[in-house]
Order: sequence, then structure tokens, then C-alpha cells
Amino acid sequence: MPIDATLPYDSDNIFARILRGEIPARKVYEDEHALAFHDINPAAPVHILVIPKGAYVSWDDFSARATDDEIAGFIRAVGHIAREHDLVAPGYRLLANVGGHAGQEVPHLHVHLFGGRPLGPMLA
Ligand code: D5M
Repeated sequence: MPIDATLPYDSDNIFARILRGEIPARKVYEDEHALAFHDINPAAPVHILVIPKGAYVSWDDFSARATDDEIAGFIRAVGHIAREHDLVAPGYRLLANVGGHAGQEVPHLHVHLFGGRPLGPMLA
């Protein structure tokens, strides 16, 4: 079920639990601002989720409430991960679903990083 992105942050969500180390994830990167791990249900040869360490429901919540340091650190982490995986020359795609129409399922901001094959046209 897609989430309602206007609801307050639920600290029991699955990505909050991954951040707290309560459930495992195949981590690929971690720093002060961001954690990245492989998507459990990959839609491309490279399908990494990058999440901020702070408690933000969605891109909307993050862009409204996060500090400039958090935002800069998170965006830099996404770029760093793409470079580390040699995705710049072949190309890659970033996607962040927000709420119901986009089908966001997990109520902690996550940016999908897709790569490893031609990704085709955008769906919307
Ligand atoms: O995407 C939510 C994404 O989160 C979806 O691609 C599956 C992925 N997911 C869900 N649980 C896990 C765990 N435990 N590890 C790794 N990946 C996970 P959305 O944009 O919300 O539709």
C-alpha cells in the first residue's frame, strides 16, 4: 500500500530499522549523512537505495525540514555512490517516489539509483 506522505515520521518503518541495525541490509556505502544498500527486489542490474540518516518521510519532508548540511551531504553521497559503481560513463537514473500517486511504499526518504543496462524511456 502506498503511504500518505503527509503523515508524521513512523520510527518503526523498515528503513529506520535498517539504520538502527535491527534488520540486515546489503550495505554499499555509509557516511555521516547517508546509508546505501541494495534493493531487495532489484529492477535493474544495479539497484541501490540511498537514504538519509535523519528521520524524513519523503523528498518533500526532507526538502522542507533538513538542514543545508544534511541536504548537501545526502546529494553528495548519491553522486559518490554512482561514481564508485562506474555508472557515470554508461549512465544511470535516480528516482524518488513521494506518496500515493508515485507508489511510495516505505515512509523513509529513499532515492533509487538504477544502472547497469539501458533503462528505456521514463514511464511518466
Ligand atoms: O520503494 C521501496 C523499495 O524498497 C522497493 O523497491 C523494495 C525496497 N525494499 C523494501 N524492503 C527492503 C529491505 N528490507 N531491504 C532492501 N530493500 C527493501 P518505493 O519507492 O517506496 O516504492
